[in-house]
Amino acid sequence: KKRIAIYPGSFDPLTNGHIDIIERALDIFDQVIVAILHNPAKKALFTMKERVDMINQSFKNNKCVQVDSFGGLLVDYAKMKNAVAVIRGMRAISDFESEFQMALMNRKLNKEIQSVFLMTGLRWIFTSSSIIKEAAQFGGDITDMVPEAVHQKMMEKFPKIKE
Ligand code: COD
Repeated sequence: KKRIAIYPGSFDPLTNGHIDIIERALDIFDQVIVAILHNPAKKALFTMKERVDMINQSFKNNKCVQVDSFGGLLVDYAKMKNAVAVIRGMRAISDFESEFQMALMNRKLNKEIQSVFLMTGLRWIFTSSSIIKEAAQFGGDITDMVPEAVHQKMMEKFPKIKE
């Protein structure tokens, strides 16, 4: 039986930190579904379609990675997809508290779905989508922090970025 994991998030946009986690998750699970939360309350830089396209382009040769969007409760979505686990990436210690809280709430809502925390590669412990957007907005070089498809799109949004 295929073991499916959900990797949920905003992915606004995908970074090399996220890719690091997806690759680690593929060592454990047969299939990883990258699930982008559809959240009308949160203003995103990239549209849902742009975010889906950038992730698809970054994993185009890998059939084990799927991209999807979801709304509502994460555990309901995970159940609908027959997933056994939710993957979360851990960076510097500041991630711990909110992740612990979220994992326990998810367990209360559905005890069949396990939360699996994977430690990011050392290079990415201080990488986040928001800090990358902030740097890019003022023309900072973010080349080695995001995949090529994301870099291209960032240059469209922020023409100040130097190549
Ligand atoms: N290295 C490794 N991991 C990283 C890095 C990095 N450099 N950067 C980010 N990550 C990880 C994050 O830790 C996270 O695990 C994942 O990547 C996605 O990150 P984000 O920031 O895009 O996503 P979040 O944290 O905004 O996602 C929140 C959810 C969508 C999971 C959450 O809001 C949710 O489940 N909502 C649905 C409603 C629900 O079910 N609520 C009840 C649960 S409490």
